[in-house]
Order: sequence, then structure tokens, then C-alpha cells
Amino acid sequence: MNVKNILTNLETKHPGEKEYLQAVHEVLESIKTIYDENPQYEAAKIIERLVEPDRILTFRISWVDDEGNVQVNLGHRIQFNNAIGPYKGGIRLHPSVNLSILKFLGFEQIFKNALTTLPMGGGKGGSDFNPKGKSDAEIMRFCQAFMLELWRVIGPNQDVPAGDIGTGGREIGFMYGMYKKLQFENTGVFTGKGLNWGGSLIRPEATGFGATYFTKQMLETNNDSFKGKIVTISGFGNVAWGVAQKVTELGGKVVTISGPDGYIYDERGLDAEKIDYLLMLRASNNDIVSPYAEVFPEAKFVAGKKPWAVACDIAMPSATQNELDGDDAKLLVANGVKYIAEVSNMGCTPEAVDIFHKRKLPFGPGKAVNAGGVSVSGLEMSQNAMKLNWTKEEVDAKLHHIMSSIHTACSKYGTENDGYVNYVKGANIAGFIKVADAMLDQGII
Ligand code: 2IT
Repeated sequence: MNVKNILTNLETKHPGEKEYLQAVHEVLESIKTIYDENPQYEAAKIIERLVEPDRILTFRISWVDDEGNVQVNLGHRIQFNNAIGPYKGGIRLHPSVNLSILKFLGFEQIFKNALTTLPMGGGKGGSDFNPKGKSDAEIMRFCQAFMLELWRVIGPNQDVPAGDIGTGGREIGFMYGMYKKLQFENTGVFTGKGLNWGGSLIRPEATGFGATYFTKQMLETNNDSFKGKIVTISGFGNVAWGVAQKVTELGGKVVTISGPDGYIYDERGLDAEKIDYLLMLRASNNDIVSPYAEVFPEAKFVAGKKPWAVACDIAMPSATQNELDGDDAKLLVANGVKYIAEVSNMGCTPEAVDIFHKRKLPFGPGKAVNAGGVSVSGLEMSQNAMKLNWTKEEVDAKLHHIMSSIHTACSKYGTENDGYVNYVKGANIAGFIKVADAMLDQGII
């Protein structure tokens, strides 16, 4: 495989789609040896078929705000690959959303979903709509307008959307309500639903809990544990909340959270009261973390900075893509970081990952670490199909099992001669083989 040629061709076809090209680059570098050793992949042009989505739907969304002004946004759904199951992936609502970002997320989702062991293909959607400061009524009108287009291409056996940045339980409710009305059917399309209308226990916590279970296994591989460890996390949304809760439960001390306005350094660490407060902070819809330091005066708010200058044992970026760059990685290393678990999708830049790899520091990539979220989405689909609900204990046990099998798959394909586990390589190869072999079985389509 000539990675450089493939990327040059992709760049010509999709100029400026930097996040998408970054995600493709990483996967191709990891799998090239396996690809070259298995000529059947090249014969079926697996790479050329895998890097282009099956289809993309782009549409205009018109809605009316509380002042009576007409607002116009752009929406997309990327149906990337359904070799192993229906397209599956979240909907991101954020002003930064564009095709490059959704294509990178959709591409990552293919391999992540393959790693979960559940039958789910890869997809992603979203809009440049900015939920910050919007009223509930505005959020509802936007979500309904979004669904007026999206409903045609989704279904429980076709494409199952879920939450992502900007899309939580409230938005899923509004979207599902409109879907049901248009489709005249009460099906399990959408995951992250409310508990009394088809949702699964543990889904809100799943990404953060799963990420912590995976990190625990990274620690155990090195005869280590969370006990007494200083943990820095970024973000303060649903995912960061789940991480804070589980890490604290396992004896780690979470000392930072962050938002677009800066970060909070709480030397004493987050406790149950502070973790509960995170939910209120998020619900305020202002997208800022500074009020934390007013409510808990022992904490310090640092404006306009990321939390990576704070010395820690374990760093768990839990906000968004490329939030931890080469300079941040150097700082973390200089301050003695021992483990890095990327909870956000592609949270670290290639320069940062390279620094961790060169130092032989265990680094878990997002598509493995954060796969717990979509895994419990898959379990929600199973429960909907059976028209049954599992208990919290049953779902949590299955999540544990899945995260453990992802860790095993990463170790199987990522362990190097000196024993160092390159989790990036392991995750990419394990995910790729599953999808590529399914594509081979199903012919040229
Ligand atoms: O990035 C992700 O895996 C998600 N936003 C969750 C996707 C899902 O379908 O639950």
C-alpha cells in the first residue's frame, strides 16, 4: 500500500478536509503491513471503497427563533459503511460542524463499532446549529426541522442515530418524537432515549464508565491501579461527568475539568457533590466552567487555558478533537504523566501521539477508549428488538465484558517485540480486519 499516494489522491478530491484526512492517515499507517500481507484486500480495492462514505445526505434546516426571526442551518448525515450492521453513530450539534469533521467521525466510527463486537456499521451526522444560549422551545423547533429531512433515511435496520456533542437526552427526545410522527411507527431508531420510552440504563454514563474500565485495564497491564492517582480531564459534558464519577469511585483523584472559557483546577479532587454539580453546570446551557470556582472557592479557575499544564499521572482528554497537541504532550511528559487515555474522538494530534509512542507511554486511542458509549447504544438496540429491559447490573456487566474484549483485541494486534502495547495500531488493525473481511464476503457493492 502506498499511503502517500492514496492520501494525495484523497486530498485532490477533498481539498481542505483536514480532520478527515488526518483520521484516514492514522488508520492507513497502522494497517499497511496487514494489508500488504493479504493481497485479497488490494484485489477488492478495500481501501478505496472504505475511505469514501456509501453516501452523504446534506440538507437545509429552516426554523423560527423566539424573536420570530427565520434561522437557517446546514445538516448532514454520513452513511459511511454498513458491512457489519446498520449505520450507527451520533449527531453533533456545534458551530464548528462541517463535512470534514463529520467524515472523520464517521470513518472512526466504522472501526470503533467493529471493536465493540456488536453488529453496527459506521455513520455520523450533525449540524452547524449552536445550542449555546438557546431556549428549550428553540431547541425543539430546530430538532423537529432537522428531522423533517433526516427521517427519510434512518430506521432501526438502516441507520440508528444517537447523541454526540450538543445532542443529549432532550434533543434525542425532540428528534425521536418527530421521527415517530412522520414514520407512524414506534421503533427503536435512535439510542440514548429516555428510560420510560425505550432507553437503556447506564447509557448516559456508558462512555465515561467504559473509558475508565478500559484505562483500568491499561493500568493493570502494568501492574498498576487508579488508587491514589492524580487524573486530569478536559470537558465538563456527559462524557467528562461519567469519567469523573467512575475514576473517583476507583480511588483516583480528578483535579481538573474544562470548558471553552478555560479550566478549573481543584487540588482536593472532585467528590460526589461536585460531580453532581457538573450536571447543573451543563444544564445551564452557557458552555462555561468558571462558575464552579464561585460555588467551590477552594478551586481555581484558569481563563483561556487547557488543563494539560497541571501535573498528573493519567490524562484523559474528554472534550473534542485535536484538543491535546504536541506542546501539550511535551508538558505532560515533562510533568511525569504515566498513562494517556483519549476519551474524546481523535482528542490528540498526530504530533502528541507520536511523543507518547516514542516515550513508550501507554496511550489508548479514542476509538477503543470511548467505545463504551456506542456499545451501550448497541445494547439499547438489542433491548428494543426484544422489547425487554435489562437491569443496571446486566448492562454494566455487558459493558465491562465489551471493554475487556476491546482491550484484548488491542493487545493482540498492537503488542510490539519489546512488549509495549501500541493501542493505536492494535485498535485499527482489529477493527479493520473485521470490516474488510465482511466486505470481502459480500462482494463488490
Ligand atoms: O462518538 C460516539 O461513539 C458517539 N457519539 C456515540 C454514538 C452512538 O451511536 O451511541
